[in-house]
Amino acid sequence: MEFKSVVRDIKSMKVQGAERIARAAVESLKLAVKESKAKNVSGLVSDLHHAKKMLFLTRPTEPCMRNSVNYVLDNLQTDDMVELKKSVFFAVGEVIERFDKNQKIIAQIASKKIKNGSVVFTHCHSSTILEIIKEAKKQGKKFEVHNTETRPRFQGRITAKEVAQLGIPVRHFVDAAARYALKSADIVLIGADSITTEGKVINKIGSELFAEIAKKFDIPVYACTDSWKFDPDTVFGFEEEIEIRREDEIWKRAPKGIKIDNYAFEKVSPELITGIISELGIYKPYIFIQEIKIHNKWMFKRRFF
Ligand code: RI2
Repeated sequence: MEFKSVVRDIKSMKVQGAERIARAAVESLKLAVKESKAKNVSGLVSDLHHAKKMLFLTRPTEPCMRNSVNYVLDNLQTDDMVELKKSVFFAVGEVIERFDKNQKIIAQIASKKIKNGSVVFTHCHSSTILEIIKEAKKQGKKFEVHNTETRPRFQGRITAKEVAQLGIPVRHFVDAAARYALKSADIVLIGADSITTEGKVINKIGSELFAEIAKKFDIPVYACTDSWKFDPDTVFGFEEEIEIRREDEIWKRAPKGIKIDNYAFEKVSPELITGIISELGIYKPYIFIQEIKIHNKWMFKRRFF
């Protein structure tokens, strides 16, 4: 595998899901090291920063990838070439280990919210939500999953397939049928791509619409996520960019004169979120932000390409 093919796979969504993207991005830094022709420390550091720039341009609404890559590059030992290379490999290992550990912690906490006989509603495909569902099943609970297909890329099908493979009953709905899917649900579990300093959770398009319906039916909504989805740039007054993807993902060869808006994500207002479940625990969005400031201090640094 070459560095540039990882970049291509993230951009084309062959690699999908915020955390998988972050994992692929940090792993690709090892490829960047191997492929670099730099003869000295400053040359290799500059190659790594170029790699970072290429990764960051793949998908704008992915702070988890940015935080992970920044973590690796902030921990470089720049004394000599051997130490520098070793430090990249070591920090990448730390990031992957952290994700593995945190997904297990989140699954332990969030699975408690799934009761025997529960109907769990979810949208899109989140590796975190799948871990939670797996854990609840492991605990011997019997429950059902309702999920939406998630146009235009149909990541909901990945979720439905994975849940069915676990032997858990799953009912699959078109996005516009979410009201039906939610009416009989007991809990909404969604992932997150980003969390802003105002406590807004950015997740796949449709998420706020479904959270509004859930509120109407009095169903709790939990966003389940690693705390590294927090976007420190929003602290510095930067509006989180919502990725807008190609029009032809929605309608191939659409007639002339039609402008297609293909927003990949939307912001879910903190008032619609019962809690954010992360490795730090379960918190209301505003408190979650305070916890982030305590636990992830290193993130709060303005970095430029
Ligand atoms: P994990 C996905 O985005 C979904 O919006 C999902 O909720 C989120 O990533 C988080 O996924 P996309 O990459 O990190 O499909 O929990 O656009 O796996």
